[in-house]
Amino acid sequence: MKIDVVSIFPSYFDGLSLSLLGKARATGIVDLRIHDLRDWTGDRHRTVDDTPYGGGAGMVMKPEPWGLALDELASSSPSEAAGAPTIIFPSPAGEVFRQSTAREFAQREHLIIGCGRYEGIDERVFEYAATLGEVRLVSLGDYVLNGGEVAAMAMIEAVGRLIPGVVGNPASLVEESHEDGLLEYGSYTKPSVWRDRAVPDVLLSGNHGAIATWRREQQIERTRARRPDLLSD
Ligand code: JDK
Repeated sequence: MKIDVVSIFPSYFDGLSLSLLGKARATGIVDLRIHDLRDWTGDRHRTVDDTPYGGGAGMVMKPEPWGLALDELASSSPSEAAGAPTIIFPSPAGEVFRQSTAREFAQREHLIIGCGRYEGIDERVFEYAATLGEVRLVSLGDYVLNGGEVAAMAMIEAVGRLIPGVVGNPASLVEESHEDGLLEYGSYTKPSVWRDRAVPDVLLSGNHGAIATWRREQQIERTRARRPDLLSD
């Protein structure tokens, strides 16, 4: 998979060289390229923003550098066979990014992620991008960040660990893929007693049926307490 990221703060993405994704990049499973939007400006000050038509606070990202960046990156397909890219713009006004979204993006050969700043990007950029690929405006959640970079990094990690060969332990993905719509159960390791707190007896019992039942009950209880919205009935 090829992932092109466009940002005015490319160094935000330095941390992705660490973590799970570092190995996948080294082996070429994920070809992650970070680009500076200002490389597609033509003026002395490398300007990427301007005042909003209609008034209002702050600045808006100009369309021209985005148009040139998207033209170049959309035509840089990872392979002959690859179709049109999926062009993702993190946005507080987007669809919510979920595990199902990550799974969908993990199937694509070419992702382009456009990270806005200031008050966002000129709306015509999204319309133009739709002529080059499938455009997805995606929100990390219902809060406003200062730009798209943090959301992009979260999405790259979530997508990256679903690509075969990225996670060291395939069993952990099989278990996650059960997708039961509940919060996960709690995990414990040694020592069996720590600061007067014992690990639940059932986990030391060796009774795998009882362990599975206990874990499922815990999932339901935690979901009721923390995420009742996930329990529709
Ligand atoms: C991309 C810029 C900052 C966006 C408010 C401005 C007129 C009101 C600042 N899940 C999530 N949260 N936040 C983002 C995200 C924020 C971004 C960008 C993603 C690019 N910002 C920003 C919007 C406003 N808005 C225009 C209406 C203020 C993703």
